Amino acid sequence: MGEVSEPVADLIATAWTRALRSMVRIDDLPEKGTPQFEFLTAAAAMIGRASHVPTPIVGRADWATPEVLTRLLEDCSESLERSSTTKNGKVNAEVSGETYAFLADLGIADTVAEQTGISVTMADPSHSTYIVYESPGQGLELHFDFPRYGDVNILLCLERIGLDQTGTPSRTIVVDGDGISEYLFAAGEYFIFDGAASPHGRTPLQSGERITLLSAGLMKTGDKRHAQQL
Ligand SMILES: O=C(O)CCC(=O)C(=O)O
Ligand SMILES: [Fe+2]
Repeated sequence: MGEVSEPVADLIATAWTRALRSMVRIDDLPEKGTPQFEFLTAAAAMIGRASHVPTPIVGRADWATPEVLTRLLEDCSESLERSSTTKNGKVNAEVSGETYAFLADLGIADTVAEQTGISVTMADPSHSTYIVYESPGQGLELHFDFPRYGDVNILLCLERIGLDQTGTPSRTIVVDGDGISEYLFAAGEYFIFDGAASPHGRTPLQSGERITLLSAGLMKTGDKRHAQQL
């Protein structure tokens, strides 16, 4: 795709998200061989051509120590007390400016660059959020993230409670041209992907589960949109 302006890129992401959601529900993902599956994987293949991370990467970085996770969880609970928004079945809370600077110092951009081979930079706190799933049934329908959030996204799992519960634990879902993949990550693990170029979502939380994630969008170095931050 050629360069499109930011508002139009948002409109395209929104339109594709609506199309996905009109065809498929996250709690009833289609089986191979159905028209819905074909639609989903064809759409994923089309948009995925522009992906910076064709296959998501799960890993664990040295900087994700128990102390770091605790510090981030504390910032998350303070932020939840100040204000939070419940949108599309999940709770979002802001990352504080101080914590965002702390995150940048940890070397997250270096990890993302090493793993993807793409040179990236952190932007500002508006390109990050805590995501909390705490009530049974909370999840996230398939969607595309807005491209302006980041060229490459990282989710860091801060807390995962209730994995030993019976039933199917909530999972991150990512679709590509070949099919639907499910990811289950534990506290301290990261997940690197391109949320603007891959349909993704989360299957509903089971009772007894609680998941807290930190999400950050990173920009390709040299990207015109963020030249002032380089
Ligand atoms: O919960 C997840 O695993 C994905 C979250 C997500 O895609 C988002 O917040 O945009
Ligand atoms: Fe997303």
